[in-house]
Amino acid sequence: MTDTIFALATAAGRAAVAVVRISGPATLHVVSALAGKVPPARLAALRRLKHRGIELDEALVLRFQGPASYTGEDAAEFHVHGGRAVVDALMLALADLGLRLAEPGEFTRRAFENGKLDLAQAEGVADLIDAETEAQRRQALGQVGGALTRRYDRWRDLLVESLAMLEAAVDFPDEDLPEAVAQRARPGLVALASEIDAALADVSRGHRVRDGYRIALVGAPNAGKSTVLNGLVEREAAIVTAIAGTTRDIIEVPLELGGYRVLLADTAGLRDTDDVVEAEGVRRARTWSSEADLRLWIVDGFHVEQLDLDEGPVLSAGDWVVINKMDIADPAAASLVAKGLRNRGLMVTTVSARAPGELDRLKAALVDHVTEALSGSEFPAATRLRHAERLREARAFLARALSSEGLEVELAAEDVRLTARALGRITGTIDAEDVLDRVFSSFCIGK
Ligand SMILES: Nc1nc2c(ncn2[C@@H]2O[C@H](COP(=O)(O)OP(=O)(O)O)[C@@H](O)[C@H]2O)c(=O)[nH]1
Ligand SMILES: [Mg+2]
Repeated sequence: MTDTIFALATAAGRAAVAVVRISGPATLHVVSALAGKVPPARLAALRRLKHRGIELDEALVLRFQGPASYTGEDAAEFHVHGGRAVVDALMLALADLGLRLAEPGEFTRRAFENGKLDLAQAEGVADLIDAETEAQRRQALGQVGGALTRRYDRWRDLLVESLAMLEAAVDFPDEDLPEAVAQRARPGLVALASEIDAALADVSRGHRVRDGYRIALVGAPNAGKSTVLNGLVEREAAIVTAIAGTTRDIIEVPLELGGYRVLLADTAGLRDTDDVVEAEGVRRARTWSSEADLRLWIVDGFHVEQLDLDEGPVLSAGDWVVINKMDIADPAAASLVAKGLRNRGLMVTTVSARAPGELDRLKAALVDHVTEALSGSEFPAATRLRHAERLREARAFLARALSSEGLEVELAAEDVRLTARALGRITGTIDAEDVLDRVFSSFCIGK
């Protein structure tokens, strides 16, 4: 028989109200033991909670009758005064009544196991709890509502249809030509392959909304990277001095741009150095920036004529160059360099990072850029690395199915089955215990 579990559902510490929730078969018994008369399901009732003759608190008691509850089991919530002693007394009483403290994510895991949520929706719940920006909130809520699930369900339906056609060809090999029957599965599979390709092309979008869009500030020492960072985040996050080589480790600062979470990294100036600490900083700077979504190459405008475009950091098309120190730079020289850089497909902005308000233009341009990169008309097909990996795996099986289909019908059918299985892992229809453990253990206790 399943345990009945309990946990504090609200944050620990002094608060106006604290919510302790319980779930499992002993719910009714426990509610009546503590609160006396059991309130009707889904109606809050004010009750004096008592245990072993001692009053614990006056609380709102809310009870749910399984399966119409979050977990799908009988469940209840006690809304008590949010003092530590009150919460402790109630939790001790629950333990004394034979209940067990829930593991992290155990309520949601039960909801999953009772079919109230699929795995992607459960992950959405965790993301909603962690959401700090508007875009994270929107995405997580969409995922809880099944926006990701619906796409995978549709894909699985397509696969099941194709599989039926392939199996017909296997089962009735005498009917006309099995190859001809199998060929009927082809258009559906081809269409699905191109949908998955489109999803894979923007596979990092959902992930970036969730974990943050990464922008690296790179460039020579003293160009003004730390000044730009501080200006953008509007506080002194990085040390600024006139001494080249001041920033050695990566300073990663989260900020919100246009409702999106962004990670801005100030890095050690790229130069050859004998200082081992600085050299390690330069190595980390290169790694971080090569994995970033956007690189801002900060250039010292005062020395702009010395700039060797081929000596710059490794940039990709779409990266930006910020020519800084325009207050002391020669505008003609700067615009000549800007022209050369634009011809290489780079975006160029000129600023004076030290002048108050000058970075607003750069910030506004970054907001537009991030919004453009992360907003999309469709809900992303992947919001975690886990999803992207399974999606790639599914695509590989599908490619194999398409190459053998018509020649080896049975092999094609097996590959279609494997494709469906890989997709099923995303929503948890095919559940591997280790995946579930990993997903739910990242939850907080009480959810
Ligand atoms: N004149 C002028 N000096 C600047 C500007 N931005 C930064 N600096 C100065 O350039 C020096 C190096 O700046 P810092 O941000 O530490 O450069 P980093 O090594 O690239 O991080 C400091 O003395 C800054 O005050 C600017 O727009 N104009
Ligand atoms: Mg610096």
